[in-house]
Amino acid sequence: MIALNNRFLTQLVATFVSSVAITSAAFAQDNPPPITPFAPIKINFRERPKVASDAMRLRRTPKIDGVLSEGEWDVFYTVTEGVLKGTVYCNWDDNFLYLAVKSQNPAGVVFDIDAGGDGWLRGADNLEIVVGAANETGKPTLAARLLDAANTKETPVWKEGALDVSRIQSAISNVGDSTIIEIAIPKDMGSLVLRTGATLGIRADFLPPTPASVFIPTAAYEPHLLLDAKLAESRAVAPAGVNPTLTISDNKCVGGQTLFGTMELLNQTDTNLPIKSILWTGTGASYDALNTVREVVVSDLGGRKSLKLKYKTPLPTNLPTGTYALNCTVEFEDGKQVISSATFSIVEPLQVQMYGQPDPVAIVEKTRYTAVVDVYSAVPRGTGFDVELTAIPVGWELEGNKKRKGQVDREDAKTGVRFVFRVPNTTLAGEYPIEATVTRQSRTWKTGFRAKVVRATTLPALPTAPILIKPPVASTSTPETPKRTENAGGATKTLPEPPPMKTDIPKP
Ligand SMILES: [Ca+2]
Ligand SMILES: [Ca+2]
Repeated sequence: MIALNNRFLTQLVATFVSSVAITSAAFAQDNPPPITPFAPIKINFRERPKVASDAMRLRRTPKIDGVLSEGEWDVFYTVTEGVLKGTVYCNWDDNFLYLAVKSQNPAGVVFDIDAGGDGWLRGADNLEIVVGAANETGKPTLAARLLDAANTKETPVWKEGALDVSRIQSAISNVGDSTIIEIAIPKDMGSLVLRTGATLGIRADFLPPTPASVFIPTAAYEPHLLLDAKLAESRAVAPAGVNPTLTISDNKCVGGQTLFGTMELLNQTDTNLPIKSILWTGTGASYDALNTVREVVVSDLGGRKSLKLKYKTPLPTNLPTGTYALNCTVEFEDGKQVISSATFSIVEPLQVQMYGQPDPVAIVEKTRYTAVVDVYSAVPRGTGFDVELTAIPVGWELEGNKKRKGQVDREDAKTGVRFVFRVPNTTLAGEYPIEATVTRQSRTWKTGFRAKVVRATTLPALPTAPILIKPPVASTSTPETPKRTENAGGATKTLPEPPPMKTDIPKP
């Protein structure tokens, strides 16, 4: 299972030997741990965790891979007392609430989340998610339940199975004695709303490294006291009397775009505050993405005055998609500092897809078929691009050039580039791959699809007269005799060379 630190285990057993949070019966369930059962841990949910927590939670998109990369997460709080110590991380974006822990010793974790921030024993929005030791596939074991306290006339109830555990993304890894756990909880789960300014209650408690099913929840009526977490786009700490606001020009950027930052400082005191320096920079993964600018000649922040500081940086064209943060530090002559950060995402400039019209296409005389390359652009003020067909079915004749230019006129808009083919009458039923590339500023996106071709080879059974199939108009012969007949019994009699035919046959 997990390599264990023996001294830690002994300490754990000695400390919690008298606690009764996990019964021995729980260990007798399927897949019993092959090691000595861990001593239970008594979590005092009635008491708020005695930690210094940072309520402002920045929008940031971590990767759920069991690795804590530099600049990936922001610390929520650190547990330095008790047997199980470690750090808790929390971030969010439009789609997920992200939680992570790094423990000092092998551990699992139980997260309590009050999605609406209205209190644990209020609403049907109280989630408990247990993340335990990995199963045989290497994924952590998960358990999730909802505390429903919506009906004030009845006592609260745990609803097991109310949360779809399969929608929670998770990863676990053990590095030395440490366990790293990362999870992503999708929006809407247990009324989870993810938007700037929303306040949630969150706590994380470390557990022994047992499977998640071993953890037994408290009685439903037990209060759980949580810590505030406020979802934010930017965050700042400042000396008393100084009110900083850091804004950036665009929350969803593309590589190559220019990003602007504005720091507005409002001095609510009467004292003139001389500024020593201003530092604009990115940390971690954002360091190479943003120009570092240090200014030392800055006007004072006068008493009862405000001051706007400006920054701009070109974003590298090859910047990987993900979340980045711009930091602005203002240092005053008296040594006090304003430290603030704001986050933004890098998104793909173009998204490309391809489809055919009509779909499927029925072969008729002089069949025309259109392949459409749809290009969706996130580039500010729009962009031009090149499209080139790279795979065309043999014999299909393209009207015009296989290379075209396209243009999307504004941000978050779409353009379709159309290619029209003349499909030979001899084309058999089947699927024909058509592929294209879209190029913008030395970056290329590949797209493609399979054109579906059908033929009217199966004739409907009609109880009346035989159906006459007209030969193509271009044919030199006249339709003096039916070339293809079908009788009331539905059996096809003769099928001489069917390809040039019309599809104006009545459908059954
Ligand atoms: Ca990660
Ligand atoms: Ca609640």
